[in-house]
Amino acid sequence: MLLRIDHVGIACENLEEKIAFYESTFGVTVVSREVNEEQGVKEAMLHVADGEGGGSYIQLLEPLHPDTPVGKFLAKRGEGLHHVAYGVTDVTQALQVIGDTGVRLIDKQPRHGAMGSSIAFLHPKDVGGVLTELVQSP
Ligand code: MC0
Repeated sequence: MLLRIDHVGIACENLEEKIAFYESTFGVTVVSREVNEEQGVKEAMLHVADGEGGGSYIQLLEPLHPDTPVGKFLAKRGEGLHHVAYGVTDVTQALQVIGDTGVRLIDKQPRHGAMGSSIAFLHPKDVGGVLTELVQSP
């Protein structure tokens, strides 16, 4: 069902500073920047490699407001790994299959994600403490 690791989402206080750090430390470059009002984030995708069905990325996330998922995460835990996102062929079908196992779906229907993707989150409490995202590339 899973094609690859699409991206790791990293919560940060200052997006520009963190982009500069990743670019200078790892030699990766930004390929997309977006504000996603629905998710409450300003984000950048930095390309790492290409894999089956699409690339893999580091996603840097700065909250638009404190009262957002990433804002609350920063207040509680500070900067760091926020979620892991797996590439799937069909996110609707993957939600059906995973939901049937009893894992709680944060999103019952796909939503808009970075770079035109369709995304859905699974509850971290049912995935061993890891906020998990499914990503279908456009
Ligand atoms: C919260 N928890 C986490 C977590 N966020 N555990 C692991 N990783 C995370 N990122 C834990 C808390 O520590 C807490 O555990 C419990 O979940 C409830 O958290 P809360 O602080 O009370 O917050 P809730 O319940 O209001 O919301 C948590 C939930 C939410 C995961 C449901 O953040 C959510 O809906 N996330 C999905 C959307 C999202 O994260 N969007 C931003 C990225 P304890 O043990 O203390 O009770 S958007 C994105 O990434 C897009 C742009 C893209 O990829 O393209």
